[in-house]
Amino acid sequence: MLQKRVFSGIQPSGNLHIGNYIGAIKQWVAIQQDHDCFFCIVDLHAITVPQDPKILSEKIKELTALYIACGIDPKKSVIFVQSDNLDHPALAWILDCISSMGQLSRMTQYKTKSGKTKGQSSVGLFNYPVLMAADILLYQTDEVPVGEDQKQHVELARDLAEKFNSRFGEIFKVPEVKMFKIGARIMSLRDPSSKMSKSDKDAGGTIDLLDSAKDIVKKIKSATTDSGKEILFRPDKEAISNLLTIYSHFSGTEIKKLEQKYQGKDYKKFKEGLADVVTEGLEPIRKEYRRIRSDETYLSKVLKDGLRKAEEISGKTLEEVYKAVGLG
Ligand code: AQP
Repeated sequence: MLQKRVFSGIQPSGNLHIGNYIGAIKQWVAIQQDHDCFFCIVDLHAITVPQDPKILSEKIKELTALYIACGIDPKKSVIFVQSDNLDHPALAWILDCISSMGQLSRMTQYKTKSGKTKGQSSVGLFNYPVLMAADILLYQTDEVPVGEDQKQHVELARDLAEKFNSRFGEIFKVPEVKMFKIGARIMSLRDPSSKMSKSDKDAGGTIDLLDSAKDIVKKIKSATTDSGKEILFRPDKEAISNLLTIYSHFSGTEIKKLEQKYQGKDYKKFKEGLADVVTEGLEPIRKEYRRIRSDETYLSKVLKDGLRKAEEISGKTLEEVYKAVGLG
């Protein structure tokens, strides 16, 4: 039986954190066992906001090594860099020409990120979701495993696929979004009302995958808590609910069981337990990362092989798109 196809990606725009890990990579590792997976380093998306060229090029290699260190197996999944495959910007342009300004200006991520730059934001930031739709549709993707913040963009990709198909003929598969029920939105440790984010200026709000054990303990110790002292997953306890979600993902223990375990215990004890499971969970990733990152030849080979496999599929889709639109 033909396996379902999966596409997803992460921007090399900063330090990978446990929100990216829980919301995206953890799903990818599980799904690659019985799906045909394409995992991309979406560097063209990263430059929609200013990046230091030297840091960006280092972050692309770091992210590749981290994908593998987290358990993405290049023998099972295709790993490649977005800017190496020019089919992505080519399809994005064609999709730009059927996208409406109105729909793009309603995208939450655009509103949040452009709001911070007071009218100086790039056209690339505005078009970000169209490039993401091109990434997904080029591979005739069935499923897109992402965190909740990217759900709206996958919905736009669905809309654009349907719009294109109805205008030019059935070319694109219409993809489905895949999210964890719990953990699709990990919040900042400092401000549990905002999403944990690579671009957070407050380093204390995120736990990065390459943080030292000492830093992890320090960040968890100083994480914001709620009033009261019960350890319960409840809407009025957003800080503790966030910490319980992280705890559950790293320990593999259900939240209900964690609530029972910490019944009558204080936040200090709970945070010590959380710090233990997070440091234990990240230690092997950090170790594996160091090994893989030091082998430049291996990393280049993974990306070169990945690009070849990606282009085989994307090239075929783009050819059909050109023909349908009447180009070339
Ligand atoms: N806090 C989060 N909780 C759960 N999932 C998350 N993701 C991001 N933050 C969380 C998921 O991680 C994947 C990669 O995201 P991205 O790099 O493409 O961009 P993003 O969604 O904008 O992530 P960041 O960390 O907030 O980066 P910056 O600050 O650079 O914009 C996606 O699947 C995303 O849903």
